Amino acid sequence: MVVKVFGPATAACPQRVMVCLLEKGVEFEVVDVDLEAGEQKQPHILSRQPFGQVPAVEDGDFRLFESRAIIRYYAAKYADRGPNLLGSTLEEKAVVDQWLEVEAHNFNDLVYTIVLQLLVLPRMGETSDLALVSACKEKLGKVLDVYEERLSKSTYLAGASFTLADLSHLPGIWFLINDAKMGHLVTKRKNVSTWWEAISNRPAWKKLMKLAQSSY
Ligand SMILES: N[C@@H](CCC(=O)N[C@@H](CS)C(=O)NCC(=O)O)C(=O)O
Repeated sequence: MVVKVFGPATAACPQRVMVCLLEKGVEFEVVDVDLEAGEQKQPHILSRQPFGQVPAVEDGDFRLFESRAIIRYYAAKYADRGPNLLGSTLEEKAVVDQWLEVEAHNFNDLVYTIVLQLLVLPRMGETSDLALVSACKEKLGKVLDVYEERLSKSTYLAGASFTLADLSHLPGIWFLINDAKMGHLVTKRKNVSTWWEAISNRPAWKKLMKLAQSSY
């Protein structure tokens, strides 16, 4: 049974799920949802994601929403194939969870606001709040200073190997560099920069970027 991922391959949250499936070598089908037309608020998506957002997945009879819950599910379901994205011991798993929480609450909220203000609102004909963008950028710099320190002691966020903690950052950092043109936030931090080079050059992410580009 091919996994169905609802959401365009160009949107950050569905990308989190797709790159996880690619890392694990799980076949999936993208069910495009037209976000600009508001299709995510239509009943066929609301029945899968009650908050009217993407992604949602359908895997046979099983349905799930929330990108980080989905990647945890697939990393565990396919623990026996591809890279170990969850850690092995209880402590390793807890550290992966810790950095996943940091990604969701300290990092992503700021990136989401920046992307919304700089990309989404102008596309809808609305004005960006540049003071808010600037405040978020400053806060994001402080978050990345913490990453810089962490990555001076550890190759990846949760330890010596690539895990969901790193994977979950791929879409947000990509948007920051390529769409918000804030690549300097990464490049001026040596360890963050080395880490970004390593994680963004993984074949799964490169494959997803090709898929995303072909769907524009
Ligand atoms: N916490 C949710 C957030 C989902 C989310 O914000 N999705 C965005 C795309 S990245 C979306 O659907 N935006 C359209 C909308 O909110 O109407 C998750 O991680 O799955």
